[in-house]
Amino acid sequence: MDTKLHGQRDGSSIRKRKVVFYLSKLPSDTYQHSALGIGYLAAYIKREVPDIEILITKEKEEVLAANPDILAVSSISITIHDAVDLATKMKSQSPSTTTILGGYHITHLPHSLPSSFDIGVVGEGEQTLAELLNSKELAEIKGICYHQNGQVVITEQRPLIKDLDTLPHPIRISYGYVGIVGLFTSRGCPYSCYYCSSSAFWRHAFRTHSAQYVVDEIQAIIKEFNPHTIHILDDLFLIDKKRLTELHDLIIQANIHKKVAFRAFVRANLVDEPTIKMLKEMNFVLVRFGAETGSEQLLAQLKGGSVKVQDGQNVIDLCYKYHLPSAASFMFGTPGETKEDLEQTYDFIKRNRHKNFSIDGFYFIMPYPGTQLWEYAKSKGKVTEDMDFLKMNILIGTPQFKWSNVIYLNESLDFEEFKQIVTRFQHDFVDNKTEKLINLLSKSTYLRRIIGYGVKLKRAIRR
Ligand code: B12
Ligand code: SF4
Repeated sequence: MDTKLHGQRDGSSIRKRKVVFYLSKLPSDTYQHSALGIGYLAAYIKREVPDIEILITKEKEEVLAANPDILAVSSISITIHDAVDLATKMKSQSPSTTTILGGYHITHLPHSLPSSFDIGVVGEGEQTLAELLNSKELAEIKGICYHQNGQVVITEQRPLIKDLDTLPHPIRISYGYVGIVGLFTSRGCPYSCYYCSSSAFWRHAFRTHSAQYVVDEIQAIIKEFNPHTIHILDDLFLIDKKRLTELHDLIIQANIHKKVAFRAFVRANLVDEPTIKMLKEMNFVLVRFGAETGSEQLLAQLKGGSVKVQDGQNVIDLCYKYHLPSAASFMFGTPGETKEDLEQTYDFIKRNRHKNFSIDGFYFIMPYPGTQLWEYAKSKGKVTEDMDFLKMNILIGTPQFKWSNVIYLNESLDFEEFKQIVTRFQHDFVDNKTEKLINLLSKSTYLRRIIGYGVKLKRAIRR
């Protein structure tokens, strides 16, 4: 492998190596604001690796124009085509640039390392990337895959970072910044939902930053971006109630709740009244969760029996009681799903519509690599490692949506009938004008406040 990893492009003078980070995207991607994975990597190597120059960009033209020594690309499964496209262009322009691929896709399918990439990073990337840049022999580096004699070699698994507080705050890229900033307070999740590739990615381990670290990072975010909302993106934010209480107390003490609002994803079985009360006091303005279905039996299949439909109901009711908007996503097409299951989901949504509750998205269950569902779909011949992963980019109601791309895995319900039912959900709960307004209102605290003031003003004028 002709590589610029060790900075010997001209063989003599020591000069800074240029590392360019790129988050691969979909053809019509609007989801570019977060990119925290890259932000963590960039911050870490900035601290740990001498003589490097870092560029983070979402534009391929900028990557190519920069002509980097090292191209570091992050990709999930549905964006792998874009990652390969860039690496191919990079290699044809500059064969000596070292191309490195990281993220969910390569972690779950390391044997599939595309030929345009020299190295794949499997799993958590900070220490691995630093070792790669600090000139170790590839065979000695844990947690990578690379090409050798026409084969893909996979090295020993790298242990997870023990103390997350040793990580620097990620470099936050402001592109697409819309007043909401993402934040991680933990990594991983011990559960094993049928469709989820995240808990397996983090090896079912759960690690947290300390409450003090989180508060320091929040203060830094406010100073740098002054956002109206911080979105906590953790898989399992609520599991450690002791830490949540500490975080709550620190946020109130520092008056942070008066400066910024929060939203987070929760797991319904971990929510109780004291928790919602604390979230309200911390100025949470939206609680999001994956309700997935209104059918008990299907939910047990999806979440391994650890969540009940009543848990989701409980989240909605408690949030309603504390004037806290809630939103949930739902999932269609699970193997075994019947018409009756879908009816139960429909009823669940209908009976909660007046409770300041909105739809976060209707999704088709997708067999992403790394999930139990992927194994099932593979056994049915519906997916392969070299398939067109763009087909997994399916979000109902978007312009790119095509029924022909749906990977339908459910033998219990005819596809045509399924289509009709799902279309009814979309029509009744999303496309409908009143529903659109309800959805918008329950998601926007500001809109609700403005309307609230409007109503008060009208009443005052009348009096
Ligand atoms: C925030 C988030 C989003 C945000 C922002 C996404 C973005 N592109 O930044 C939003 C809401 C927009 C989103 C949308 C989607 N998401 Co999303 N998302 C997440 C979430 C919760 C966090 C991602 C993150 O920042 N992680 C934290 C950082 C630290 O981890 P990381 O990015 O993986 O990076 C680390 C390692 O992977 C590695 N690494 C990563 N890249 C690289 C590159 C190099 C060179 C190296 C060395 C290392 C390396 O090192 C990093 C540091 O340790 C994850 C679940 C999770 N907890 O990770 C799902 C997840 C990534 N999303 C997923 C999916 C499916 C989607 C959607 C397709 C959903 C949909 N149907 O619309 C879309 C696709 C959007 C897109 N175009 O990318 C799946 C991916 C599954 C898969 N196997 O591919 C995940 C895993 C959720 C899940 N439970 O399965 N998502
Ligand atoms: S879906 Fe959420 S709760 Fe389930 S395994 Fe994945 S991260 Fe954990």
